[in-house]
Amino acid sequence: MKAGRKTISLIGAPIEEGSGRRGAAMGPTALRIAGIDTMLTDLGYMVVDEGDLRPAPARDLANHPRANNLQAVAAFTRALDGAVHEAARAGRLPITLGGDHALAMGSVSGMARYAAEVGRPLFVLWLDAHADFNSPDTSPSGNMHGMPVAFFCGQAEFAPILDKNRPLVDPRKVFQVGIRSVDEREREEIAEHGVNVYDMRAVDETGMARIMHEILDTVSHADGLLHVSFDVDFIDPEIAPGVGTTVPGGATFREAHLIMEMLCDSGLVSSLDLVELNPFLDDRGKSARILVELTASLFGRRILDRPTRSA
Ligand code: 6HN
Ligand code: MN
Ligand code: MN
Ligand code: MN
Repeated sequence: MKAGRKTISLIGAPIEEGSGRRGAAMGPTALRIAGIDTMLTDLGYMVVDEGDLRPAPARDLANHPRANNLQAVAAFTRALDGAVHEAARAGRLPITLGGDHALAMGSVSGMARYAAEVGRPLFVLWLDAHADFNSPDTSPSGNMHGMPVAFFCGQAEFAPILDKNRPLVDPRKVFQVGIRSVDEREREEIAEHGVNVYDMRAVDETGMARIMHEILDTVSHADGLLHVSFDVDFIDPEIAPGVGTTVPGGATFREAHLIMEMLCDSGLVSSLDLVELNPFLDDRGKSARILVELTASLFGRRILDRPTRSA
């Protein structure tokens, strides 16, 4: 997107109940301490920090034996669905500061509603070591941060968390990059529903630039909106250790950086999640700072002016 007077909403979502361990609730604070707001201001954006959501648990829902902390996760889902939708409708670009990845149940649902209202298809770029396409039936852990993609694609309707008739994301409009840890049943689900998966082998064989060209061409030809969901564990844990679900063999800093630069050049990004940062596990703020660095590239910081060449 072009730097200018575009307004960005920062929405803090200190949720950790989806992850099965403590620490991710400190993520929004760590991202602010690492300077996310001043960085965006310096790039020329108007920044509205909406503070942190603190929703009360959704006590109207019964606990579920295979969906851990359902009431807390549902509360954040509802709150974010509202906050992200509202920000987009007001012409602001929402950045959700996580918080574990269960928050994407809400942020993506909010963007799906907005996309339906403006009559454009919503695409999702899912940067993650994991496919996050489990449901309570398939999940080996019961942790809801492994379920958001199935949820916003309508494949995990096990409780009335959001309206069943809400706009869903077409799984064939979900592009997953960096995947290297998929559960057995999840593997069948993503294939059955046609999720586009570029696993780490595809990244090694094809290269990040070509993969991103393919994805961005698809979104651009469909005049789509693009939601980017960035899980810290997408990056190799040697570079970004501040996350609870590290998987070796992740993206390098250069690969992640190239993605951000190409996203910036495309002008297609409508919304962003920064998720799974666990400051309790981080090494002197290293992972928080990397997330801020990468976000800076996504919003227009560049080494030299050099637009992306076409494929
Ligand atoms: N994340 N597939 C595993 C599970 O428990 O469902 C791990 C999920 C990780 C989720 O990293 O956002
Ligand atoms: Mn994830
Ligand atoms: Mn992950
Ligand atoms: Mn299915």
